[in-house]
Amino acid sequence: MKPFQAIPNSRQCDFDVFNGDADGICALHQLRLAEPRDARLVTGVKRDIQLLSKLLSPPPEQPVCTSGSRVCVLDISLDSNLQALKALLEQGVNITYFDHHSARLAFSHPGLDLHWDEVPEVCTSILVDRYLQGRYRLWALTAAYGDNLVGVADGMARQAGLSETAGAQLCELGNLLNYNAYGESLADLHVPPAVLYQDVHQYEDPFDFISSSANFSLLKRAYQQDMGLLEGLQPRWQQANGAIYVLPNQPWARRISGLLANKLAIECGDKSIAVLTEKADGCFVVSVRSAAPEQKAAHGFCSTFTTGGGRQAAGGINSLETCDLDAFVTRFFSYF
Ligand SMILES: [Mn+2]
Repeated sequence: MKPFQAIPNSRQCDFDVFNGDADGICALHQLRLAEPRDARLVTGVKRDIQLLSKLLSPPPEQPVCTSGSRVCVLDISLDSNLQALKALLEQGVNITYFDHHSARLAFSHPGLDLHWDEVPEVCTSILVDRYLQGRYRLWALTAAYGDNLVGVADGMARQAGLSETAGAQLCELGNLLNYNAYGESLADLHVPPAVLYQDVHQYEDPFDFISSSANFSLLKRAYQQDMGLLEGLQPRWQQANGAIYVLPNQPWARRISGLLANKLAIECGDKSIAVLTEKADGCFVVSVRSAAPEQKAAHGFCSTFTTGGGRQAAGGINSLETCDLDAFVTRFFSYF
């Protein structure tokens, strides 16, 4: 039984806020294996990154985040959560933040413990792995595969002494956890990320998760099914420096779009890739992968659109209007 603790507000509690993809899940998993904590989970689909604002106005009867609450934030951009972050710190909330996305607006504050690095060879799970001195490294390398840091993850797998088969299994796990996060809303997803995290969190060893979890087999089957629907897909536009694909307004297409972009980026190494998926409102959600991340950053291109952002190698646009499509195509081929 927990000892009685006087707290100022009986609804006050701790929160773990994490991106619903492989990197977010594996980052929190490592952290909570090392430092167990009974915290409320706040997450969403991969593109749902403004998660901190959800702590500011909880519905009645729900736990509140207030002075003395501890909040852990994983794998969502500080820049995208700046206002909520400042508001929470002002309320006396203690925040630990691990991330590798844009944090140009970072600041120091006694209540904020920020672990941030945006070099292309780290992901949030690797930052947590550094913090924990490699205690749950297999989960960090699983996440690195999921975040498409294949070279980095291969190196970590060799260093950990994994056989090629074992490395390939963790690669598949990372990809499947990542695959599950893609969709316009939770309804597109096979497993809500919070539920998937809770399942993953029962396993200290990722190979046990692979052999025992029903969610693992479910995602494996579903992924094969979705990928099967892509057979014969051709680019809508193609030039020497890039290719643009368009997918229909279907749940399977929304789930597969990000992974398709990763897969194409690997297969066509010298071409930058864009995958446009049609949304119900007629706009497109866009995934971009740069063939030369350092010279021609994906987020450099994507942020020239109102709802765009991302990182050097991988970027996206949340909503591209149909009337901007021609301009997008022209600018894509001239930028890359
Ligand atoms: Mn990440």
